[in-house]
Amino acid sequence: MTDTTDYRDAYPPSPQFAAEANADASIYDRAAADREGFWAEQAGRLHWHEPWTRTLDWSNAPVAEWFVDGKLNVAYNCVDRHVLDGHGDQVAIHWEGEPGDSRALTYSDLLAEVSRAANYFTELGLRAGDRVAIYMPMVPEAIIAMLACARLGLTHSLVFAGFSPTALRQRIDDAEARLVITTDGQWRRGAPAPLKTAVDEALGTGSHTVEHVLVVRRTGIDTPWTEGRDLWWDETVERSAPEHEAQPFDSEHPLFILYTSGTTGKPKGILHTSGGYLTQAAYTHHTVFDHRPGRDVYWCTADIGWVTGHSYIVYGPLANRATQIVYEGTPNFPDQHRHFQIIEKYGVTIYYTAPTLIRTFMKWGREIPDAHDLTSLRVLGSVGEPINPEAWRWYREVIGAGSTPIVDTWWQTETGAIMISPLPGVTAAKPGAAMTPLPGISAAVVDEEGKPVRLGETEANGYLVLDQPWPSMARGIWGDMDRFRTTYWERYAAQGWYFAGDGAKLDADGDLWVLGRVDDVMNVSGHRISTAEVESALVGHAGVAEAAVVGAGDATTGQGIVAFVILTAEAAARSGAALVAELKAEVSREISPIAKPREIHIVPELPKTRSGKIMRRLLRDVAEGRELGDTSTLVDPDVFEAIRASRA
Ligand code: 6R9
Repeated sequence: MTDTTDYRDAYPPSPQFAAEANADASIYDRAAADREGFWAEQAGRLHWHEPWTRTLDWSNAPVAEWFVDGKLNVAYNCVDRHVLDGHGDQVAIHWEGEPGDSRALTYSDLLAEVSRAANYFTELGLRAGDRVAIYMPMVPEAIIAMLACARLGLTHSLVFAGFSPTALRQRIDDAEARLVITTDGQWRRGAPAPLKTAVDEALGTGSHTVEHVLVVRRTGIDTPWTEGRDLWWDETVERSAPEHEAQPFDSEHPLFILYTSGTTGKPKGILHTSGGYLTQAAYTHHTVFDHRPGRDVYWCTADIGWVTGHSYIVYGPLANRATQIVYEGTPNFPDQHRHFQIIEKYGVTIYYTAPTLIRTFMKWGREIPDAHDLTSLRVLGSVGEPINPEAWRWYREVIGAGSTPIVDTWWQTETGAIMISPLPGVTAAKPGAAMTPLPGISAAVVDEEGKPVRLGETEANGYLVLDQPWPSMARGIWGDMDRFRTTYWERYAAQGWYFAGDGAKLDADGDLWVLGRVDDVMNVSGHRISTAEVESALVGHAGVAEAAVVGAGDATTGQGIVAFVILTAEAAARSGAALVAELKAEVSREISPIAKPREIHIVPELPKTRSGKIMRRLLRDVAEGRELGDTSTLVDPDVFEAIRASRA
């Protein structure tokens, strides 16, 4: 891949796009002049059962309170009010099943389904504040279940349906979930694969907090059953009454927990609350995607198991009365035309995806998108990892007919919503740059001491920090507030800034480029996976004495996982190839197929510093085939001869 970065290369919106856009340049000045007033104005996008008395209370930093004393119902905002406003017949969700079936749900349909689920969850004895785990593929019931939880003040915890039973159990236990919602199975490339069995396996041993498992019939495959515990959705929820009155909850009422990888093996349960989160999700969806209800057909290709699905499939778009596509399957089933067929079929106007998929499309070749009418597209978005300039240009040229604005949106599970991004009707976007903090958001690029890096020195890379609170910021790590403080707020405690864990730089124009993680978190196809998690799965295998894992550059997935393992004496006698296959399978099973190492190298020794730290930086050099960096702090530099030999 030949990537050229020209810091002057910029793409302004067309005059016509700019003239009609939701936001013009004055929004930056307005927000800067009165940040809190600006957010108060944005909160006006929502229906409040009771108004707030203060916009922000930061006296208990780093735990913010936004829209203090305000009361609202998140589901009412995403569903009921659109029906009451006379838009009940508007399609909320055009759902495309993987095998080719489809369903359209209007806002009235959604209201009836969410109400049924809310009535049944109440019948099960669930009360505001209880936790519900949702382990489901991309079916409408997953969204219905999330909204029903929100309606009742239940806190949902989505677990990506690709996660293993072990990972699911860990998350159920940590959140002490009373209910698990799942499907009998999920469609995978034309064949049904079981899913509910993973819940059975997760709950199989030891005591747990789960009282019921609610199962949506999706594939019709044989499903083992535990009488008294397991319930079919179609025999319960679907038979419940379709009317339910939404009660208001406090602005700071917990809305969801979402687990994300950190630098240690234990995932962090990131906690989000209601009023501030929904305000920023709605504002960013409106402003960054230039979304207008009634005009746009919106499609975010993320899975609801990740934060992008929470904020930009469920809460932001539905709060803004979007008509959107939800697709169940993979982009290459039944063939590589699938996404483009869907864009053509529904006249999609806004398409939001990840760089890894754009690079995959590039690999498949432009003949595929060229075979379709994609002229309905007017805004393209990118999220999950830095987008390389070549992929950016291809995206605009081939998918966007050389004319659509591209919004490269930087944010995190912890930030809840988009933080840094071009505005499509304002910014002259540069390929590969996230550009500018959104109106209302304040960010800085600083060095170790917190001094701002100087403009334009490409060498002067620094750390990305957020130096002012924002409405959708995480309110904590579930059950571990100390970890919340140490992970994000300790590094710049003196200044009171949030440390994002990403490197960044400012170019000569002051535009911001995100460079990727500076900690031991890998980014594989936009999924966050910690080196420690994979290492602990590897050493969990009886044959492995020690393991070190690094993320190495990968042309398609951004990073690929490369593991170096030292075997136990007994295992060393076995065939290397069979063992490597076994170890890959072990990681898949323990965590998820997304965490499966691309390469595993059996080595006699790992490079360590005198204080015993594994030097991942050097392993990354090896994994990427580079000359070794500074090895002077290594105990035994000869180790590398052996490690290199393992790759030959
Ligand atoms: C929304 C999401 C967060 C991490 C983040 C950063 C990377 C996301 C990016 C980006 C460069 C972008 N990241 N968007 N890096 N440019 N536009 O992805 O949340 O799964 O928590 O990941 O992803 O490294 O710190 P999450």
